[in-house]
Formats: sequence, C-alpha cells, structure tokens
Amino acid sequence: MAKAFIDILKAVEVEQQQRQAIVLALRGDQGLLEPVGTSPMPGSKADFGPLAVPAVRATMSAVHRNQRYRYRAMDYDPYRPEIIADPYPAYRQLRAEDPVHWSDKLGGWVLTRYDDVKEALHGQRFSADRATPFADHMAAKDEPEIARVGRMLGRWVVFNDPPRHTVLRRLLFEAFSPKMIDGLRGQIAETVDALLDDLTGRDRIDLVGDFAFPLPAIVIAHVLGVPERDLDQFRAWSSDLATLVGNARATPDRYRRGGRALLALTEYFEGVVAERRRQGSEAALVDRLIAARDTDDALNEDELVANCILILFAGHETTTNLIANGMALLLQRPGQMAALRAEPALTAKAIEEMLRFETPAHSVVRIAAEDQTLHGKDIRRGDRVFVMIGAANHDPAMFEQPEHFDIMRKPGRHIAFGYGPHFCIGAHLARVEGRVAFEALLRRLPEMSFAEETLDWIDTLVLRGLRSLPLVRTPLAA
Ligand code: PIM
Repeated sequence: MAKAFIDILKAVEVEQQQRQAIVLALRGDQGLLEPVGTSPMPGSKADFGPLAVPAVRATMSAVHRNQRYRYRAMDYDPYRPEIIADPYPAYRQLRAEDPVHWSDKLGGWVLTRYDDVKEALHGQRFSADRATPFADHMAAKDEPEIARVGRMLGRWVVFNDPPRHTVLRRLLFEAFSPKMIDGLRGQIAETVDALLDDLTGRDRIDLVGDFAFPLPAIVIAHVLGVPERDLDQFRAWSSDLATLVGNARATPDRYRRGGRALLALTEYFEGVVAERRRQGSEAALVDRLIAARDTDDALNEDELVANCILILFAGHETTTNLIANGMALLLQRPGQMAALRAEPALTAKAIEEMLRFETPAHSVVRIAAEDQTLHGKDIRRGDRVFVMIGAANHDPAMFEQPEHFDIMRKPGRHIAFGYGPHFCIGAHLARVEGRVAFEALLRRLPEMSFAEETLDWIDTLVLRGLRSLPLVRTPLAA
C-alpha cells in the first residue's frame, strides 16, 4: 500500500519535472539545461566507447528510474575541442553543481570531487573489471575478434579485483620496489644523457618524439627484458592501443586498430617468452614471471603475456605525458622555470605539482559493484563510472588555489597515482624518471620556446598528454 502511494508521488514528481522543463525551454532559461531524454536507447547505434556494455545497462537503468525525464545542470562533452584543450572549467562546474553527473556521451556517471574519487578508488563498492562485460557484450553482438581482445584485456592486473588482483599485483610488484628502481637510477641518467647528446646543436626538437617517449620506453624495455631495437614498433602499437583503452573520442576503426595492436603485441611477447624460456635467462621481469608460471603455476600463460603488454604500455605512456605536460607547464610560466633552473633541488616538489596539475593518468573507469546512492543520485550495480582523478586533483576543498601551478606547493595530497589497492606500482619509477629527466633537461637543454601557438592534446579521457611538443631554440637577445 505504502509502496503504491510512493509510486504515485514519484509519477507526479516526474510529470511536474517534465512540465517545468517545457516551461524553462519555452522561456529560453538555462541554456545548458537539456532533457536527459536524448539518451541513446539500448540497441541504438550510439557509440558508448570501449567497454560499452555497462554503459548500455546504465542507460537502461536510468530509463527505468524515470531519469529520462530529469534535467541536468550542465551538458558536459569531454570531447569538445575546447574541453580537451582545457577541461578544468568544466570540472569546476561539475564539482560544484553536479558532482555525480550522468553523461549520455560517455554512457556513464562522472565523479569529480576529491572525496568521492578517493572513495571510489579505494572502496569495495566499485569493480575494476570492465573488460569482462565488454567481452561478453561483443560476443553477444557476434564480434568474436573484439570479444577476444576484451578477454585479453581482462587479464591485465588493472582490470582485476581481489583475489586475482592481489596475486598478480604481488608478482609484478617486486620488479618495481623502491630498491629495484633505485638500482636503475644510473642507467636512467645515462639514457637521459644519451638522448640529450643527440639533441645537441638542434634548433628545433619535438620534446615528445625526441625525448619524452624514448626515455621511459627504453627504461621499461630494460625492466621487462625486451630489446630496445623494437621500440619504434612499440610506439605505433601503443598509440593504437591507447585509443582503445584510453576511451578516445569515437573513431570508426578504433576497436579494430586497437585490437590489432593488442594481437600484434601478444604475438610479439609470446615470441619473447618462448625465446627467454629457451635461453633460461633470469635477469628481467619477464623471466621472473616465467619462473612464477613454470615453478609455482602462480599465473597462466595468457596472464603472463597480457601483463607484460600492460607493463610495457603503462610503463611509458603516462611517464611520457608527465615529462611533456610538465615541460609545457614550465614554458608557460617563465618565473617557475627560472626558479627551478636556479634551484634544481626543487625538482622533486615540481614533479609532484606537475602530477597534480596535469595528471597523466587522468581518469579511470570503474563498474558499480552494488546499487548505491551518492549525492542523491541512484547508481545501479553494473553502471559505468568515470572516476576523474584529474578533476579531484583540482578540487578547492583539498587544494588552495587549485588552478595555480606552483612548484613550491606543499606536496602530499594529490592522487595522480590513484589510491587504495590499485595504487600505481610504477609510481616510484615514474618519479625517479621525472626527476632525472627534469634535472638534466633544465641543465643541458638551451632555452627553448613553443614552436606552435597551440598545444596538441590527445583526445583520450583516460590519458592526458600531448601528441607532440615542438620547441625552437629561443633567439639570443641582440
Ligand atoms: N598507465 C600507467 N599506469 C596505469 C596505466 C594505465 C593502465 C590501464 C589503462 C590505461 C593506463
């Protein structure tokens, strides 16, 4: 009886909201108010991006809750060029007005407040496994190749929950322990110097292609145990893979290209594993994983290969962006550049501020593991949730003057490496690479300026970085 009464009240409320919306629309009020009723319906041709099935489920559950007729405070389109160039004003509005925002464009919820982001990363209420539902969905759509790609991604430690996550993470973590990474410092410094030697005398460089990409790629190839000579090939595969796992703006062949890259990397690593097994090598991460497989049966062959690909991909894609984003931030602020040149001991602090300000691993996707209500919004089990780490790192509730880039800021609270059980195992390596790189860049690189007026940001949501960063030598004053 009571339930029937509540249902009637709800129906009345929906009708009132509809009527109010029509009035608002006729009045022309609130340009950004728009009925959620424009949601693509399940089964429509709308592209929700990779790992899409929960998105469709999310839309259905929103429809079932009558949220089709609710009106939202703003229309957030993460792929609009001005938002790709500068997402922070939109984040500010979302945090203030709609902290649990339903996005038709993304087919999921968008969390932007620091506390909510931290809780979503840490708590048990969200699952990291968004590859399995994607694979199931693709199999049901009779797309066996793409389904296979989803199954392979499902082996990545980052797309697993405990208890499997705990096992895989422990196996990988050893290679990234502070002790192991500190042991690589000399080799990182040598690689930095060699790359900078090659730039000597050049008046124009692309900081991404000439430095920020090769440095972490060479280092991670060494950690893994794969030859440096294959790095150019990796770069092509990796950027195709980034459009798939990074939630790039929809491009028609994204799944196929990303999938092809993943299959090529799989074949490549199957070859590496076979060769190293034959040779009985011991030094690198691949060898330790092979031993864990062969002696303890701790992981299966697919997990072994898949996590080598993840480490290669994650090991350079984000550190490349840390270096290039950081350099762009300093070039835009000559005062901070001068302060850092004058006092290289500030580099560690500066790196933390770069991580906060232009967070390279900008967002992660989670799947609601249970029904829950957050700031009045009903999130249903299976809904897709975009956890916007980059927005959390600009939350004024946590950071004073968050839009101010300040290398002197007291570090410590950003969550650029995530939080909780999935905290980035490569964090220490990224920090060491960043410090060694910036100390050398500022000491050895002559004064450079932007060669182009605008920065060319990649259009993925998960990775924030520059396609290239062309720089020219600043002419000496006459
Ligand atoms: N990159 C760096 N650490 C984690 C990543 C990552 C993992 C999965 C998808 C995209 C980026």
